[in-house]
Amino acid sequence: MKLYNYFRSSASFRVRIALALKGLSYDYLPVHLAKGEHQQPGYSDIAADTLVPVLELDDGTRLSQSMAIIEYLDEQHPDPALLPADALGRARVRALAQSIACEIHPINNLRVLKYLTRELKVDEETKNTWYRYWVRTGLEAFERQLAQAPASLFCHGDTPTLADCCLVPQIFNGQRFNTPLDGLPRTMAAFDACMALPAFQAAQPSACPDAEA
Ligand SMILES: N[C@@H](CCC(=O)N[C@@H](CS)C(=O)NCC(=O)O)C(=O)O
Repeated sequence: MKLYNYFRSSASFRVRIALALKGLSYDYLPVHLAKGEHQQPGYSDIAADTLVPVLELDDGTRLSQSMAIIEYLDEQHPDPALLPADALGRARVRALAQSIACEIHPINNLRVLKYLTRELKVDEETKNTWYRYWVRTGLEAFERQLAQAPASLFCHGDTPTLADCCLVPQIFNGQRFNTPLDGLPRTMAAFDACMALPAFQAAQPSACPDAEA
């Protein structure tokens, strides 16, 4: 398999975690978002939405959207499972994952932040305030969701799930923009539990072939 991705892309990071947890190898194809490589002619033939990640299967089929990719991998390579066996558990894990992937991430994506500065002429500090506000607000909601269920090692249960694949990259991004992460005990405990695992370590931005300081 080939993964079109970028070391700082949190949606890519989600897929890298899933691949690492499942012990699946792949070719790492870097797409430098900060240099606009995803907007170069040709990339839209690979990714219709011109975003990363894209997972190319051995037969050339290309999959987009990190959550769809992870669910595909989970169906094709069920061990270890990234979704619980029970329907209610799956609904909770998907809700937690979507709280990050659908509520927090889209309004803080690179193209949104660029639009704020380039088109709306928002200054750098105001843009960062926007970023931190939405990440913090979203993580507080995430924390309340976690607190609705009994304590567990990871976001849901004692093994990592799709929810953890989404949480960890969001925390990395939040830290990069100096988002306050205090007062989120369940969230940060799950983050710490994930980062104690080799798969999460191996998938992190600094471990990527295209990593930059
Ligand atoms: N919902 C998509 C989001 C994909 C996405 O937005 N990727 C970002 C990187 S994390 C990207 O390619 N951004 C390019 C841009 O904003 O110009 C997914 O989960 O895969």
